[in-house]
Amino acid sequence: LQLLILCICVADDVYGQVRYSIPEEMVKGSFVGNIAQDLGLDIILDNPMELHRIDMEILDINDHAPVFNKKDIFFEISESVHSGAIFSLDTAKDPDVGTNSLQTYRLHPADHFNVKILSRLDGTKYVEMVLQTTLDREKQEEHKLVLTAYDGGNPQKSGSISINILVLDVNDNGPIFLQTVYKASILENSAKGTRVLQVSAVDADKGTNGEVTYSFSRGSLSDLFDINTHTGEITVGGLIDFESTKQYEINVEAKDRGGFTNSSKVIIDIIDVNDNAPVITLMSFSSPVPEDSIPGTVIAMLNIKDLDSGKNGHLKCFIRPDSPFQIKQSSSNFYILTTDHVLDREKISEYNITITAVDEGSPPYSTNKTVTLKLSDVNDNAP
Ligand SMILES: [Ca+2]
Ligand SMILES: [Ca+2]
Ligand SMILES: [Ca+2]
Ligand SMILES: [Ca+2]
Repeated sequence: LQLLILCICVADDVYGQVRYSIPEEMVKGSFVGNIAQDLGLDIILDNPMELHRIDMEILDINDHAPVFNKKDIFFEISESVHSGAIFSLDTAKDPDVGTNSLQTYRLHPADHFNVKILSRLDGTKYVEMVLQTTLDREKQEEHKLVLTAYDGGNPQKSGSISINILVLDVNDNGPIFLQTVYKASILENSAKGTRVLQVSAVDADKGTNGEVTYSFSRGSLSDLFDINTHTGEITVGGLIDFESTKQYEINVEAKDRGGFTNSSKVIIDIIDVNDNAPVITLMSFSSPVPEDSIPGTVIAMLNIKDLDSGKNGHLKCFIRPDSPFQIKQSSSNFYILTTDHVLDREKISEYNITITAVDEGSPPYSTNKTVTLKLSDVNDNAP
């Protein structure tokens, strides 16, 4: 509000008073008031000089919006910053006066920050942004806010400034394996370096905070398998023997640079390969046998086994079909060799009997064992 005192020299000793209010920036030539009429003066004055005081009030009109002197403000804020942290903001200026001047600020959106308006001793206002709920870079890395300054005019005018916040990463996440259990199967005797499987863990952090290294957990065997520290690929590192171990359970660990860890289990099934030949063991052997032994007389007892599993260890046992002997299974791994015909020492006094055991592997393995049977003489010929 500005007061302009106009002194109109109309008389020397008569004082009347009148007050006008006009809005600022009124165009030239605008009507303000009829002084003579408002003062109740006669058109023809007795005394040509009268002094009147007229107050002229120039009313402020809301012709300025609040203005910031920049378009944007940038902040880099660590996601570890606690709520309550204060960030000072630029203030806006509005040259209008009274209620037409700057009144308040609003921040949008207000999900993480709110705005605090404070006054200095000289009455000027300044603004601060206060963190309400902590930031999480893994949820949202950039925040775009708008700070708007409002005046109190009618209609209200406003000006705004963009606030760009980049959330800086902190190592606040550990690696997490994509699977709690990994399963794979490999053939026994697989060469060193054969790929078994790849484990993988993710770490939500950024850059080095999210770098993961892999290892076997302490206590998990590692002489038969190797793990690539960087890729998590597990390969064969030693001799894998189905006959000694059919399944391996290994614990693996993923670790980030901050020491956060996670573990997972790897189960490796070993697939049998036909790498064992049948073994024939002679348990008992009767030689010589009398030439008049009746058919079915037991000559030998044999134990035949194969260390492999399934078809690789499933055996068939036979002898030459044209021989006067027979081989029969007595129980799971045991066989008996018997005579099948009446023998005659005078024709053949000694037999080499070859027993063959063959497995059903692909390719199959077979084993031969030859026993020499002698016939003992019986007095079966008259002179
Ligand atoms: Ca991390
Ligand atoms: Ca983080
Ligand atoms: Ca075998
Ligand atoms: Ca085998």
